[in-house]
Amino acid sequence: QANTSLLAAEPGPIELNWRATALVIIDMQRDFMEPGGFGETLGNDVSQLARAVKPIAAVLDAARATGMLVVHTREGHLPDLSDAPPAKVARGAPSLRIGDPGPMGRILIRGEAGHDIIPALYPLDSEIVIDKPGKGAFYATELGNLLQKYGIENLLVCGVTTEVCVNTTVREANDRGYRCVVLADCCASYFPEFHEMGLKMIKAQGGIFGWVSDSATVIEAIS
Ligand code: TIU
Repeated sequence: QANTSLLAAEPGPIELNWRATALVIIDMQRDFMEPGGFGETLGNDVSQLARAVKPIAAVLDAARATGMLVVHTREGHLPDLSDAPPAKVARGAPSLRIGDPGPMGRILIRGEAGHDIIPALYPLDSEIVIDKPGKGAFYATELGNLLQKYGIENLLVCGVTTEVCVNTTVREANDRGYRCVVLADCCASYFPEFHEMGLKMIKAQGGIFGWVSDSATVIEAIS
């Protein structure tokens, strides 16, 4: 594997130094993916997200085989809700609120079964897991410091949901100077039309927030 190669992407190919590239997998948690979790309490059809799992697993396998830095994130809050803004907890009319007891434990609370990452994509002990209270992975976390420590300049971004935590994280990363490549088939939304538009928003205007590629293209490039 060459250190650097040209990755096919939209709006155009991007030269990536793979040694300065990390795989970031956003919020592939039972709370968003499975019935009875936070996503379903908000009124969403969680089956919409399942399509991203196999493509992410394939990219994760390839990344692990090359020794790429892998970062998993989890959205959630401390058991006492001290890091959960009242404006977030009170939002909308969910069937269960953040912190309420559900079938997978307390909704969106760290340490509960529903907060953890789905078994198919479970982190290795050697991989980084970032617990984040917000939608973006940089807000109130150590992610920026860690990426700097590892000399990371480029992020391959996967996860859910495309227009919420993936887009927020990409926007945060773009402002911090990272080149973000979002892998289209490795992201999903409860709203297919928001998935499509969320990807278009990233790559429009010459790549205003980043690039869009896919799992097969990345696997071919790094394997
Ligand atoms: N509701 C929704 O689409 N997403 C979130 O609340 N969090 C993430 O995207 N992870």
